[in-house]
Amino acid sequence: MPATTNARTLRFILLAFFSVAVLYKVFTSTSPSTYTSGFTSSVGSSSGKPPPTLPKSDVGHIGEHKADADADLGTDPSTSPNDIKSLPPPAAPGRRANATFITLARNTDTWEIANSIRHIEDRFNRKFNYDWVFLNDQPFDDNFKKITTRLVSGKTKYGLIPKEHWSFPEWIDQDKAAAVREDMRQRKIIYGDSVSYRHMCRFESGFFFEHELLADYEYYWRVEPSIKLFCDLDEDPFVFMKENKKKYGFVISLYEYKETIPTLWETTRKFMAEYPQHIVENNNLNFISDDEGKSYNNCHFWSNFEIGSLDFLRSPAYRDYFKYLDHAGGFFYERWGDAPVHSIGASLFLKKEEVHFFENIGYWHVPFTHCPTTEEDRDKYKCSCNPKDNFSWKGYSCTSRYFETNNMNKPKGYEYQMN
Ligand SMILES: Nc1nc2c(ncn2[C@@H]2O[C@H](COP(=O)(O)OP(=O)(O)O)[C@@H](O)[C@H]2O)c(=O)[nH]1
Ligand SMILES: *[C@@H]1O[C@H](CO)[C@@H](O)[C@H](O)[C@H]1NC(C)=O
Ligand SMILES: *[C@@H]1O[C@H](CO)[C@@H](O)[C@H](O)[C@H]1NC(C)=O
Ligand SMILES: [Mg+2]
Repeated sequence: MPATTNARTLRFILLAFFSVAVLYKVFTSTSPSTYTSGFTSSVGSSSGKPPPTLPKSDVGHIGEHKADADADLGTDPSTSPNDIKSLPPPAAPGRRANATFITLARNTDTWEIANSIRHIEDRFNRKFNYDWVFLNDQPFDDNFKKITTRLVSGKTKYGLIPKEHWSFPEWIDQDKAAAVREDMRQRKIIYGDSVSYRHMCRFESGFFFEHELLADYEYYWRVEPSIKLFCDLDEDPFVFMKENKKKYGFVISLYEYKETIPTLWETTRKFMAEYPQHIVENNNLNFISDDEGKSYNNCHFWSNFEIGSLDFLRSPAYRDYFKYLDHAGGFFYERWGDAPVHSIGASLFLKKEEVHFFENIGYWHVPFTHCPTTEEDRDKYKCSCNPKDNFSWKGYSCTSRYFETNNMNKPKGYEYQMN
């Protein structure tokens, strides 16, 4: 009995040894050297993710991801039907901007933000690996962190919002604010009775860029839960912003509900009179006003999408403006949104050419779509949007006005999309 067991064990060990030797031979003799060395170097590094700012992406770094993919599939490269070298590199070469994605979210938004991240990663970031900062007025739970870290190709960072940035300032009269909410509830104004929505709008207007996790960055791209990207984004919009000295970028613009901002413009005009040094020449005032600034036409850039300069938001002009609005109380006595606040700031404190319309970013946030205009672009960037859904030329959009006030040519065929 013991003798046969021993013989069987010995046979098994020999067989195992033989198999390992054969596998070793196969791997060492067929792997192209760049992939092997890339793989080896990635095993040695503490994290598979590249640093936030890469001056140049090198061959070793490209190979690192490729080798990972082979290892996962466990396939022999020589029998693969795909020519590995003809596949696109997982990481785009070239320089990176000092930039991050930024998302404000609740733990209950986990799966909705997961969908947004997936869109951004598939269409853009998997090749660029920018970081992603998440902020919340409550601590993020482990599941939120796990799911989002799983999906983001750059570093993920999670921050808690300081109390002063998400609460009533002491100068707000609580009874007056409560009466406003009740009145707006009866008038069925969207989010009119919500306290948390007001904190959110105030935070997005004046505080997100002050968070310590954003101090490390120059540009941001704001992403909300449940958005979609429809087209490949092969060029880095952050680098575009930097190289072209852009400070604020948008894809959709429209009219604000005027019931939510009865005195926003009046307050802005007082600010302009008190701080004339902050108003720049050749700004976009004509985009937001039809009468040289006497009144607001309610046009704003839709802020659920923004690619912008944090340094602009942290400038004396913008900070003074926010402080002025905050003391006027309209975030609570009315329901001022961050979209008109950012838009007015960008239209008064930036030069026309510092604002940018991202025509080629196909985008959806309920209920509006932006789809690139030309068939060539939709083909080139593999867009999945229906051009008929394009909101941008329709009556409720302000983008037509933006084109006019910026002397831009509207694309061919836009008239057919006006309704
Ligand atoms: N942490 C936190 N995030 C919020 C809260 N309310 C809204 N948000 C976030 O703020 C952004 C805007 O809110 P959303 O509900 O999308 O508003 P809408 O797009 O104007 O309808 C989203 O990124 C939300 O996840 C809140 O109470 N707490
Ligand atoms: C990125 O930008 C921030 C804010 O402007 C700056 O403090 C930081 O030094 C920059 N980092 C790099 C790597 O350039
Ligand atoms: C949608 O409208 C925008 C203008 O706001 C325009 O640039 C874009 O080309 C349009 N898309 C289509 C599919 O017409
Ligand atoms: Mg939203």
